[in-house]
Amino acid sequence: MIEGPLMDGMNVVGDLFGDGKMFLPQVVKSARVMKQAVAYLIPYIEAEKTEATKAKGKIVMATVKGDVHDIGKNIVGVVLQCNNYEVIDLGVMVPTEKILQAAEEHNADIIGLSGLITPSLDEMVHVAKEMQRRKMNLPLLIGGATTSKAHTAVKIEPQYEHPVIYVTDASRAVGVAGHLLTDSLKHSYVAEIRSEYEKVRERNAKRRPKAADLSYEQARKRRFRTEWTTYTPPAPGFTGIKVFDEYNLTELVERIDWTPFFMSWQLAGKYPKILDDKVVGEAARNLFSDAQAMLKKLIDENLIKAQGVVGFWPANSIDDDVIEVYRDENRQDVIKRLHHIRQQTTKGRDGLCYSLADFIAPKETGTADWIGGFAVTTGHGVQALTKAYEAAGDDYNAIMVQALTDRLAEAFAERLHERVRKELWGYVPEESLDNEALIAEKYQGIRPAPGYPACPDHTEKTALFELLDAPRHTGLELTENFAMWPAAAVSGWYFSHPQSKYFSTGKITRDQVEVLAQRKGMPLSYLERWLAPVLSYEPAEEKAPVA
Ligand code: B12
Repeated sequence: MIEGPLMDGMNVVGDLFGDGKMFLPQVVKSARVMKQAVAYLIPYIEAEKTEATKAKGKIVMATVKGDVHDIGKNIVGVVLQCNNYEVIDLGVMVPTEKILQAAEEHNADIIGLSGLITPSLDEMVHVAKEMQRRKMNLPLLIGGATTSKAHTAVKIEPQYEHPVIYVTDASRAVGVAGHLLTDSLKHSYVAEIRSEYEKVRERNAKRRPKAADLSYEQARKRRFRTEWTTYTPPAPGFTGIKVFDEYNLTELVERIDWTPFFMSWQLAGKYPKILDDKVVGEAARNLFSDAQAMLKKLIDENLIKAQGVVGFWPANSIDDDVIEVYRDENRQDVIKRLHHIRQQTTKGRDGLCYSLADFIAPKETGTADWIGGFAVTTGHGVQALTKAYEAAGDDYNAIMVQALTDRLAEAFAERLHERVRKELWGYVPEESLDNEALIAEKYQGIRPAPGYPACPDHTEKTALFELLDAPRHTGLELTENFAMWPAAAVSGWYFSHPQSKYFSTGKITRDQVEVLAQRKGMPLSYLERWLAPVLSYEPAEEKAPVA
């Protein structure tokens, strides 16, 4: 049964997926049939494995230490299993030692690493260095939202003498593994990748100097300025924090931005148009209908809960890029200093160099201003649920739960922001925008999240979490690399200024990092490690070892 009809079926599915004639949700559903059938048959067969059922190779996969990203890795795992690879999934937040030990113990053929946030990039470099130190010779695959061919070629590959390959998505993972584990293909494939990465490094070396074209001092002179004498910042309805316990999930469902949901299932197209798409329409409709059923189940059976906290505090900016947060309206007692990065390029549309601190009234103007913050999660209950589905051989519903709770977390952030504008801060009480206009960000004020391009410094999440007392009120924890756990979570700042906008800091130079390090009271090399993706230079010293 396994060698015949089941494997034949999976081969057809694998080929159709490879040719773009079948889509990820259908593949994951087919894998469910296969897994559950095998689980049923196991007690009836001798444990002995024949050539036909022997896996093509063993792949140890993990999300690196400090990162909680799961969904992309899980998708890749299922697709590889469909193609007859044995996948040993070590889960999330896995330390290097555990990954390498597992690879040795299981006699793995390949190691695959996944990561969502930028601190994971450094963690991956560390894994590669360790593999070299231990004289391992397995190929290393790199994947996940923040990873890239450039980073893999420039930072990871040079650390390890055996193949290191960046894989963009699940459909490609099979081809890459196939090439690496087929003797006749491996040599030329690896040589091709090596020469490609060499070219990436050369291109990258040439591009570097252009990254930031102004010194920090020059950039500060080009800061965004606004007339604070004629503008009165709106006072929030309250200062301090407000906790939202077990928020109404049905209200959040209305605020879901569905397009990224389809993206996570590798179905390209905008919602709702995607439902009628000529190519992926049918797969999208089926997936959407399964999603509605799962949402109903999650809500009706109380399987997950939404926890959130919002806070507003009196605040003013000082020294251009620092925001002082005060205990009360006397504005004497500074309870936190928030540090923001300034753009150092003239390439923006208006030639100005922005920092988020520009949107808060400078102290010397004597203007009272405020900043807000939030942390939300819809992740409590998710791990138990996904584990139960996985144990039942049902990766389809395990991934579905993750994709939906991620969407609900984002919807929670969106809904709270709307309530902040209309009632909690209340600076646009009459705002009336539909979901489409909200998704298009047609509102006043922004909610940048630490890690986003306007504030790429993940370490600032510590200040945000302390101000909000987020662990106590939401049950969220920060990992050692500043990811939030449980994973379905979003946190960020609120700015109300009508001209506040999202931007990307771009690359910054050492003079700015030195000032930042001094202001934050952090050793330069420590801060450089966290800011690595936005540095326009190679840090001089060896970076602090990964803690
Ligand atoms: C959806 C999303 C979320 C969701 C869920 C994320 C999740 N669980 O995966 C939510 C809303 C919860 C979220 C939260 C946050 N996010 Co977010 N998020 C995204 C977004 C829009 C898409 C990511 C995604 O899910 N893609 C779909 C999945 C299936 O794809 P994937 O993960 O890339 O995996 C595929 C491939 O990469 C590959 N792959 C993955 N792993 C592996 C492993 C191997 C071995 C191989 C071979 C292949 C492979 O195959 C997969 C399938 O095809 C990205 C932007 C983007 N366009 O990438 C930002 C992004 C990843 N988020 C970002 C940030 C900053 C955050 C937050 C820190 C923001 C905040 N302060 O709240 C939090 C962190 C959450 C936490 N718990 O700590 C940044 C990260 C950059 C950075 N500077 O660190 C991004 C890039 C946005 C941006 N432009 O700034 N996020």
